[in-house]
Amino acid sequence: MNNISNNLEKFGFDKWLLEKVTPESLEQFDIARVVAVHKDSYTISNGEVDVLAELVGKLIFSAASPVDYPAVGDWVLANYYDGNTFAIIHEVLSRKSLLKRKTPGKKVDFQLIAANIDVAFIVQSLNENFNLRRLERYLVMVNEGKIQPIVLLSKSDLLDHEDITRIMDDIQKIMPDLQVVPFSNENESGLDSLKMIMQSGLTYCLLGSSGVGKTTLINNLLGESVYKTKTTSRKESKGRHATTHRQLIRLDSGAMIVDTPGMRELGNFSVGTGLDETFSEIITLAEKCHFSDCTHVGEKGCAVLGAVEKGQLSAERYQNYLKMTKESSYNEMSYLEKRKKDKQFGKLIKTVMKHKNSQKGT
Ligand SMILES: Nc1nc2c(ncn2[C@@H]2O[C@H](COP(=O)(O)OP(=O)(O)OP(=O)(O)O)[C@@H](O)[C@H]2O)c(=O)[nH]1
Ligand SMILES: [Mg+2]
Ligand SMILES: [Zn+2]
Repeated sequence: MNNISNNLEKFGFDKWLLEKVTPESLEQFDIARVVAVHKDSYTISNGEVDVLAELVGKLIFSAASPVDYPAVGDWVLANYYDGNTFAIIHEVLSRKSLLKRKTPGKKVDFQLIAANIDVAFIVQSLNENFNLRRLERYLVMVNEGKIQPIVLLSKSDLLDHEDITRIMDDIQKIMPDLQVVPFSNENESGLDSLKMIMQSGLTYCLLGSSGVGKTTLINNLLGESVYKTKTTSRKESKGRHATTHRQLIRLDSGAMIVDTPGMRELGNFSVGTGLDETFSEIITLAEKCHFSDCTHVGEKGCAVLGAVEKGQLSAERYQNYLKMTKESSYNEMSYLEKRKKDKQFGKLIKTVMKHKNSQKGT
């Protein structure tokens, strides 16, 4: 690569990204990666030093939605000041992938989780958190973000071998292509296979409920307890999240991993391909429905319902599919409505301003 330091390359910067930067921008700015997101600031790194950064005013004013703000993992153009102790972010570069979710509650808004992730680890603990329907929810989000999912089943030390095999079979029965890795932070089983999976230069992300052992895993991969987990922070009230912000961590192996706070509620926002990919066997079945616009809720000649009746498709999986389809079309609709309202408001402002200006002129 031209002009790009070895450090940036190790950090995941590549030709695809370089092509997105104009020569003028390369002269004017430095390239850096967002390694942590704070309330109103960011930590960015060029692979050598981590620096606190803020957004340039123009970026804030022109931002139309949360997507326009940097997320952890993003590549940005920045200027460094005060002997490289402070930086201003001018632009967020194109993203290879983006993980986002609908924010909890009725409001139709979304939140960025991470950008430029190659592989997302969906973590569920074998002892209490494992749930196929929740897993499907995460899969929809990850597939929608065009990211490869891998399922990690934590706390394998708390179950016997048979129970672990049964749970893995349950997943493989409906999603045979999905990679599933059981592991334990406690007795370290499975950690070696995990380390083998993680490649240098790629960025991974840990997703899953609070308390499943995401941060403990990172500490294990680092070989020391660098980050706060539930046990090392006894003062915290029970039920609180141990991890409070998203950050990207570099491992000695050269792989990078993003830790995220556990999610209580996982709403998906306008999911299309994510749903299709996660429920691919339902999509295949639907091709055989009598009506091409079949909604699979009671139509004559519905192949999906037929499969449920024959026991070829589990009723729970079918219901979860319907539920998520409904949610996503609802979210999509209200989002469009919201946009329409925003546009009308924009027009109103324009008319008022015009009126004001023409008054000034007279
Ligand atoms: N038995 C057992 N306990 C574990 C394992 N991994 C983590 N724990 C415990 O589970 C608790 C939660 O671990 P964390 O790593 O803080 O969980 P987290 O997923 O990062 O949680 P949030 O940051 O709140 O999202 C801690 O008390 C850990 O010691 C494991 O493999 N086996
Ligand atoms: Mg944590
Ligand atoms: Zn149908």
